[in-house]
Amino acid sequence: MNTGVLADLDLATPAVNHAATTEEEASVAQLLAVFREQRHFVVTSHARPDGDAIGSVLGLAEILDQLGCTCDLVLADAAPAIYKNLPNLDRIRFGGSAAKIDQSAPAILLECDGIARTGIEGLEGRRLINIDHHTSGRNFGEINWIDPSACAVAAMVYRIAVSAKVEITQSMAVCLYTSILSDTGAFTYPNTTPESFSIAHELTLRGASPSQIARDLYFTNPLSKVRLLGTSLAALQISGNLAWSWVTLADLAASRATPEDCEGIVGNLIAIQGIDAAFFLREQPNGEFRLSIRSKGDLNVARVAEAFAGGGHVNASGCTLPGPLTSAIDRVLVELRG
Ligand SMILES: [Mn+2]
Repeated sequence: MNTGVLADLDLATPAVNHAATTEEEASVAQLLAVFREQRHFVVTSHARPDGDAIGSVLGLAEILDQLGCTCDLVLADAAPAIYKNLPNLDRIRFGGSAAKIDQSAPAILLECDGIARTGIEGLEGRRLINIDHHTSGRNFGEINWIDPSACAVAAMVYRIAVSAKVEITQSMAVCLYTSILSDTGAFTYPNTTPESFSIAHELTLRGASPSQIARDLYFTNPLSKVRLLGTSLAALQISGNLAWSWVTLADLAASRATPEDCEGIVGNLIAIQGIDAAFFLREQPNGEFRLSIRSKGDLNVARVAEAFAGGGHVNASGCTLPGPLTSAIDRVLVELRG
């Protein structure tokens, strides 16, 4: 790191390219008040955690550390391998439960529309704090700060850090940068805003390495994942401006692939010229199918996932559907064309 350059910068006051609304100011003030009054928290996010969920949990934990609070970090499912280099990842209890954690500890849920989305037991009856950036967000908590204009929940965590005047450490910078990189599709999705770059700029000044993080996220594919992509592309279907594909349990076995290897396949489908919406189905051991949908422009696929009790963003969403495969595909097509 070139400390000569850093020495000239005022790192004590991170820049914010974001005008807080009155609602946001009120929400952050409420949050900081709870952080002062309660000393122990449970921090969690959704099941099948993505880069934003994991990076934001770790980033928020460091804010709580610096405010003198303690926290238990719990996620229902393991972190995908591409996040294995995230600093302090071992602080998170994966596959954990909150049942044995002191019931007086409030739970902070990042990008969840309710307790069920966490897949964690033992959250019922606690004070609940809800921080979310999904259009499908719901007011289930005592504090509900939902900002669909935030590119990642990590951007909201960053705003909390600035308001709380905590130091943005290198480890926090790496985690939050990873979240933003992953949730903006490497700064390509419509949620990419001046604030995304402003925060990324600040995080880079504080030691997040864009090339190292990009290498971890995008240039570490196991061979099984590439083989599975081939299988899924061989099954590709096109109808008008829609594209779809799937992998079955047998496909996974043939490629010696894991469910994690399905991550990103749908991105190849929506990348096709003339395609406005694409979806990908992965067969699960119980015979249900995990659905990922992507779109370009105004086509709202959060609405489609919500029809099947899922959720997400205008251009990226997901849910679970019962089998068999053909009926799952037909139901998605009906919703997409509806
Ligand atoms: Mn997110």
